[in-house]
Amino acid sequence: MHYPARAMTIAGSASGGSAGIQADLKTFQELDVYGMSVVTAIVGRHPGTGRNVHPMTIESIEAQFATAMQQVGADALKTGMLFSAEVIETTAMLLGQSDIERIVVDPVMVGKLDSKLLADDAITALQEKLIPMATIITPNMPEASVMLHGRKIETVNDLKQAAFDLHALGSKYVLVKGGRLSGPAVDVLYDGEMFTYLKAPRIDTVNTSGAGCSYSAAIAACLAKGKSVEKAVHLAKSFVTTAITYGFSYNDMVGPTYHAAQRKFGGAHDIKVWQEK
Ligand code: PXL
Repeated sequence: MHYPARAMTIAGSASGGSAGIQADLKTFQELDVYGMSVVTAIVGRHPGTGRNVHPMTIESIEAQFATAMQQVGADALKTGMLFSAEVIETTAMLLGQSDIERIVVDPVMVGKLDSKLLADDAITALQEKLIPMATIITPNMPEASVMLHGRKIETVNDLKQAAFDLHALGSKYVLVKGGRLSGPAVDVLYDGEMFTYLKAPRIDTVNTSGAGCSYSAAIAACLAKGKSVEKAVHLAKSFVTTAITYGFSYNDMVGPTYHAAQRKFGGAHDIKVWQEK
């Protein structure tokens, strides 16, 4: 018998299917990992009221986590959109009571279309309660900037300094993603000692919705399979770069990455990796 490794996501549902829980489960499946989910909120804009975030109750979050853990258990877990301080505190409590050791915290704050995915008082809870439990955190440049009190992050050297400073929040690894750099997409991984740089070409596309979700989900999937953090990040960067390369849209709106791309077409680009003390 073959039992696939198990990964869980605690995140928001993105009804359009490009991001959040939907992107996470597609990514888990593509990487042959058994996926489970805890939905924290449903993201979808009501055409009449305009409301975009519809939170789930704390009771339902606890129920989803308990059910998945009882029925299956998890080799790794990622968090995505947690939205409120209360949900973050609940998540930290649930993880603290569990035996899950490989934890990816994607500090989701704003969506691509500037939709607000994290309440203001939640940032403190994220930093104090959840990040110290993380194996790795995966902020993009705006998220790193918010956690560093609005510091400007514009260059690869700024990413490196941000990774160094964010490591003090207590996660084992920090990955600051350079998706918004001008020039190649260089990400910086820091473990408290070594800086690892991962460089992919910049893909000329606007269809990157859910790229960050898919990247952190791919890291969780690779950690679930027992890969080292460095290897997991490398494999995940390759997966998401290929998914972005084949991104598409069904209309004139920003569209999804193509989760099946690596399986169907193979890796589209080599990721250049180098290290520095
Ligand atoms: O891509 C960030 C993100 C994360 N999670 C959910 C989202 C989005 C962006 O829209 O909807 C649920």
